[in-house]
Amino acid sequence: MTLKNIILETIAPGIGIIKISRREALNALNTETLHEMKTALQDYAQNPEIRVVVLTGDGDKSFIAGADIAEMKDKSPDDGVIFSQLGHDVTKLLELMNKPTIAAVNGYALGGGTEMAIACDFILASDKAVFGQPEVGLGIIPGFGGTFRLAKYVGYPRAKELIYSGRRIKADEAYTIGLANHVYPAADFWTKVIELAQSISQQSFSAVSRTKQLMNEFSETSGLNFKLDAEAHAFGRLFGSADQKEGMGAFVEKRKPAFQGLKKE
Ligand code: DAK
Repeated sequence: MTLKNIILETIAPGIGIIKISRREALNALNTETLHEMKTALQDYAQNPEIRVVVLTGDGDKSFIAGADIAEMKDKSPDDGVIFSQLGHDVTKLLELMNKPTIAAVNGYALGGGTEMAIACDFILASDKAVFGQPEVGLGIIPGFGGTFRLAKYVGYPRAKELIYSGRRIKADEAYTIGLANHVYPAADFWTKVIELAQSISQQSFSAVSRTKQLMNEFSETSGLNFKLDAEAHAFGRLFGSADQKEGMGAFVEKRKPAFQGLKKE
């Protein structure tokens, strides 16, 4: 597959980097990018040379600014379900693949960006990182696993506050609430990320891999498919709503949305 939206790098032995590269849209995820990520992750999972996978964003401004709103705006409810399921294929690979996955969050990680990060085993943040789940301000819900994975990191009350309010948080707050394991100055960020990734890659691969599998089983992946399916269908239904059309239309037209209050979906 020719890669147009992601860059694959192996700048250190054993470390496979996936860099989302759509700078013109702050690395927002469109369908094509998600397909490329899925293929790359499947390849890394099979590649015996790769022992640790790092997900990051191209440029110094954004990790992933969410799903691509311009592409999503006119989706039908059925298209919404299909899009969400593709995102789920990617987050499941990050979460369940037999190798550690690290999110190196170097800027905006909003919506689907935070959701990709929390599907990884852990998050390293540059001091420029900004996290948030702004979906409700677009008339939709988090659709790539955010309705349950964020709570795994920060607990339900904090996850609910962040999702209901759409409030963005900076790296220091992300660290304080347990979303990011470490925050590093942007100037040292890559050195620190690679240092940690390499220290993991030098351990026994089979022991690390087995530990990941067990820790996933002991934490919350039971019922994973049920949760993802419920989320995809709830998300898809919102694509029939006036609020979704208004929320995404307002973003594209660079204005504030006027939602409909208590009217039905
Ligand atoms: N999609 C498309 N384009 C985006 C984008 C996005 N998410 N984010 C930024 N861009 C584009 C902007 O439209 C702009 O394009 P031009 O106008 O230059 O053509 C360019 O990137 C630069 O953005 P700004 O001009 O806005 O840059 P600023 O520095 O002023 O602001 C920002 C940066 C990151 C604060 C701002 O761009 C922003 O608020 N972006 C949107 C962030 C956001 O709301 N993200 C969440 C998207 S919704 C599901 C599947 C997925 C999801 C949910 C459900 N299912 C199917 C179940 C996930 C949804 C989301 O992620």
